[in-house]
Amino acid sequence: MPLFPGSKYYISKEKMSWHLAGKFCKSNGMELASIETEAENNALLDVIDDENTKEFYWLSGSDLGSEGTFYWAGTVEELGTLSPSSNCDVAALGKALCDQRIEVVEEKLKGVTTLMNQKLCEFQIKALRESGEQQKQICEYRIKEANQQISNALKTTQPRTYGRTVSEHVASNLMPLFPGSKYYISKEKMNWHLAGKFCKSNGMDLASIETEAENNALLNVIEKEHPKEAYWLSGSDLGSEGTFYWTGTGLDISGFTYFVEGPPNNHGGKEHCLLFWKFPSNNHAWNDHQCQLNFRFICEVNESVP
Ligand SMILES: [Ca+2]
Ligand SMILES: [Ca+2]
Ligand SMILES: [Ca+2]
Repeated sequence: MPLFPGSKYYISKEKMSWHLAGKFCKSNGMELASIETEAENNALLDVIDDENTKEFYWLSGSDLGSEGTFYWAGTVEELGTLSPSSNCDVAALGKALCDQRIEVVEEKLKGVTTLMNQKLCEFQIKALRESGEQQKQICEYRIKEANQQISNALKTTQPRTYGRTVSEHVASNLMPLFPGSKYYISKEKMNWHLAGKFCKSNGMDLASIETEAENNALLNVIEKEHPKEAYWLSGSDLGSEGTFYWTGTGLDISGFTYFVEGPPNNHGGKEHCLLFWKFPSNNHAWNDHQCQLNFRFICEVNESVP
């Protein structure tokens, strides 16, 4: 549904865990919704309140990467940083203060009149009322300006481009290792969630490895240049224990796999994220590990995306 300028939405009737809902969206070329403006929020509320007030709906917001710090996984913007609705609130607050101020001034003057010369008092009332009026006009002008900015912002809303600005550092380290994709092989270490956020903020996803050739292209680099490091990939079984899928594509891991040291073992019941792991007995192979641990990571972007 084209509910709001710049975006289209799919409002599900299906029910899934947050992870699998994200997978569903990804496999259909979308993301769980990220809500940046009050107008967008209202557009969605209109539909879900109309359609079924009893249901709950997942959004892309999450603090999985860093407890207490929510961001939109769909756009990797911190929650609230892009909200023009804060302008609305400022305008509303400004108006409320102005109105109140004028009332307070008038109220005070009423009390004063009994104590002072009537003429002088009337003069003062007039002066203060005028200055109050002026104040009110200034406030109203500011409110009008703020509203104009909001409506301009809504009119000029472009299709979403958040997260498509590749940082200079990443751009200058992109490797065309394999036809159809470019890769960023990090030196930074992060947990799996924040690594995914890092990739997304550069218009990429954690790498999804579909073929042996792609696997070899990546292995060649890490075996040669960083043989001791582990690297997060986009694979995960969060939301479907034991069934791994690529969160970068939303597709199940089928066909080629590289669990040459043994299948994912969900050690301690805590391992839900895939990485290139350096096994003592061998070179790197895929392994499931605890998503919250900090390792290097590999981002991938399809070459057709600028
Ligand atoms: Ca790939
Ligand atoms: Ca697992
Ligand atoms: Ca494991």
